[in-house]
Amino acid sequence: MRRTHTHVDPGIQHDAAAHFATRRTALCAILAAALGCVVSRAALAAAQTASPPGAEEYIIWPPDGAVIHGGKLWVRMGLRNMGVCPKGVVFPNTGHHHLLIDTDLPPLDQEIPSDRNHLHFGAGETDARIELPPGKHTLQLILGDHNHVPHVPPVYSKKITITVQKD
Ligand SMILES: [Cu+2]
Repeated sequence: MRRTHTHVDPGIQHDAAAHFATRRTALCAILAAALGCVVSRAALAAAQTASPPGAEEYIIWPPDGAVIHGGKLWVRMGLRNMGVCPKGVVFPNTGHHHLLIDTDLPPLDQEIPSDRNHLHFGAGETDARIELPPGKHTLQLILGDHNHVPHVPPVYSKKITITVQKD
């Protein structure tokens, strides 16, 4: 009786243990997937720099609707409640200006492109001399952090339209 018992018990225990182990593995996989999701979301949020309340970027010059003769103009960049810092410098509530020419806002969770429509002022410039061909053009500013990524919430100016006339 006792021998039969000991003979049967290990089998049952083994099955139960194996069953439990399988369930535990499955549970771990679900937990890991859930945690992984949370971690990657947190990492994404952490990758973007926060902007303070009241942050405002604006174009000081030229005014909306300006007519520019000849095509060469200064763009004066304004920023309230934040500071300008060169690229690569990590300092709270700062960023550097980007001028968007004849283009819409870029994706707000990625590095701002760098091309003729997206000019970076990574040295911390607050004005720039640009030249545009005759016709209508749009200008807009967006602040980027040390990695050229827009802040959360993003800080950008109103988009203005100017007209360049050939002289
Ligand atoms: Cu930049």
